[in-house]
Amino acid sequence: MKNEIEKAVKLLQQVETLAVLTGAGVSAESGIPTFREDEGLWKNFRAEELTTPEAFRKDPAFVWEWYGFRQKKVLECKPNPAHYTLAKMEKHYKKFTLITQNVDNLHRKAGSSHLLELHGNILKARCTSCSMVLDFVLADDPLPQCPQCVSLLRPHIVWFGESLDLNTIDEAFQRAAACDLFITAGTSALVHPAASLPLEAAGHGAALLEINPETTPITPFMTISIRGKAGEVLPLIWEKIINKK
Ligand code: BV8
Ligand code: ZN
Repeated sequence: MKNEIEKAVKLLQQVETLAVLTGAGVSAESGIPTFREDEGLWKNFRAEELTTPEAFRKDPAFVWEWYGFRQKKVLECKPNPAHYTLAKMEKHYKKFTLITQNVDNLHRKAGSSHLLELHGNILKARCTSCSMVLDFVLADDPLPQCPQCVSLLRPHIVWFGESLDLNTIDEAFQRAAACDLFITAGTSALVHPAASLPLEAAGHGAALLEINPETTPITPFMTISIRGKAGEVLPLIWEKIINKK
């Protein structure tokens, strides 16, 4: 891994335009289970079964209860060194875009400001009838209502089978196409269209760097792939970059 870290540092010293895609693995060291880990109370429900519009239509109170359980977890958890390092990198590079699949708000909490939340944000909710979007709705009331039209609110999250916000995904693809280096950290690269972003970057000549304890379907396309934890590898690389300058 040492050799890969050195190569990554060299690469990061040469580039000016960076795009980063993060997944649930970046929040694992903050104590937020990734999608494939056993979540105790919810272990007999697969996330894929609960994160669909059908599940919400069938039993909105049950889906809200699951999101309420996750919101509590998110509100207790703190960003880890991976989140903080990405927030520092944003200030250091001329052009830096952070694209996340995570809905846990930890990048914002760590100070990242120009953030593309591809799958929404677990603390936000939107109306199922009018255009109302609320920045902070806690699911303690199992069926929260819209303050404007009294209809049922839903989590402001992109569920499987739902389209992502078109402006957000368009910008993500543009940033991927324009960057010199695309970093993926903590993602299994299974969920689309997010998983296509690194290949979009490579298709436009970008170098690719992956940080994950395991290999993924996009590992073979990587310029450098580091088998390690984001909360350890990112600060280590960053330390070397700022000390070398
Ligand atoms: C859409 C919100 C079209 C919910 C989420 C077949 C092929 C290709 C695509 C599809 C297909 N069949 C269906 C599709 C489409 C589908 C899809 O991609 N399915 C997959 C499963 C095959 N995609 C969609 O439905 C998307 N919409 O395509 O719409 C459309 C267009 C127009 C009109 C209508 C429709 C919507 C996808 C969004 C789904 N919502 N989240 C919620 O969170 O409550 S996705 C959900 O999965 C989360 O966002 C999460 O981020 C993501 C899982 O991915 P990861 O983040 O990668 O997390 P995971 O647990 O998988 O992996 C963690 C990784 O971290 C692991 O690799 C692990 O090794 C690593 N790790 C662990 N610890 C660490 C670490 N890494 C670093 N450091 C550590 N310490
Ligand atoms: Zn409404």
